Amino acid sequence: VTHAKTLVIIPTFNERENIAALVERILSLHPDFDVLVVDDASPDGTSAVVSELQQKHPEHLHLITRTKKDGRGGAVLEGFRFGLARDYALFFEMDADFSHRPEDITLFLESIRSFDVVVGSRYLPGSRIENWSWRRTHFSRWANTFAKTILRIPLSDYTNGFRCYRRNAVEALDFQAIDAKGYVVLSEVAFQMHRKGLRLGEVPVIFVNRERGISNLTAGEITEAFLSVLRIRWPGVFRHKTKRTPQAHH
Ligand SMILES: Nc1nc2c(ncn2[C@@H]2O[C@H](COP(=O)(O)OP(=O)(O)OP(=O)(O)O)[C@@H](O)[C@H]2O)c(=O)[nH]1
Ligand SMILES: [Mg+2]
Repeated sequence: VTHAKTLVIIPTFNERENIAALVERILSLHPDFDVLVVDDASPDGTSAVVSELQQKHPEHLHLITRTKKDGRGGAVLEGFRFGLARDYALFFEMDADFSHRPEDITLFLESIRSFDVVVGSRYLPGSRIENWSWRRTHFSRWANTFAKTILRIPLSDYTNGFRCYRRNAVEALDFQAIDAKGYVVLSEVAFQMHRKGLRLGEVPVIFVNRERGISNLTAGEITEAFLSVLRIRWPGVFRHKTKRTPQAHH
């Protein structure tokens, strides 16, 4: 697997401070690695930084710029489509802010020999979360426990976006069935892959939060996270408002 053509998908929104250094780190890991940045037209000019860097790595650095901020999950799905149209054998997804340490990629490459999907977990012996507020830690734990109760996927971490997939796992995805756009896409992808009988593995990772003000989770976002999990499990019952069929007129 170490000599398999690998696509590392990085969703970005306002990551101009981080993206160049991260891309350089990843490309230096292995000659078979390509990076795809999926940027949602970041106002800080992340896309421009990436296009500039493409001149240095014309073969190995790819960029998709979407027209507006439309969620991390959908950005990664866009990356999957890009990779499936080309001959990549392995796919990674990871955050741009160095919360996911490039040096941990080696762990995934070891583990993916025996699995179809490998998830970087913050909740295994050997895992660690650095620099998270009490509120943030507890929300994450609660959200994970809730998702696990409903979805019953054999994983300890449903929402950490540091993962490695074999091509066959990405090919098995039903993209049409995913209407979520944010973090819950991670749960939905794991749920689908588990249902299809793919082998899910985990490796412990050290999650280092960026130094930036307190992340504000609004009540609306918390409700949405909760509903989205129910929607994955029972799509017909917890429908999206926008997806309702129009009422017939008499
Ligand atoms: N393309 C795209 N990327 C996004 C979007 N929202 C977040 N991201 C990226 O997804 C990754 C995770 O987002 P973060 O903002 O770090 O989310 P977080 O780790 O929960 O929160 P922080 O504590 O602020 O780090 C980062 O690489 C972001 O740049 C989005 O709407 N579109
Ligand atoms: Mg982050």
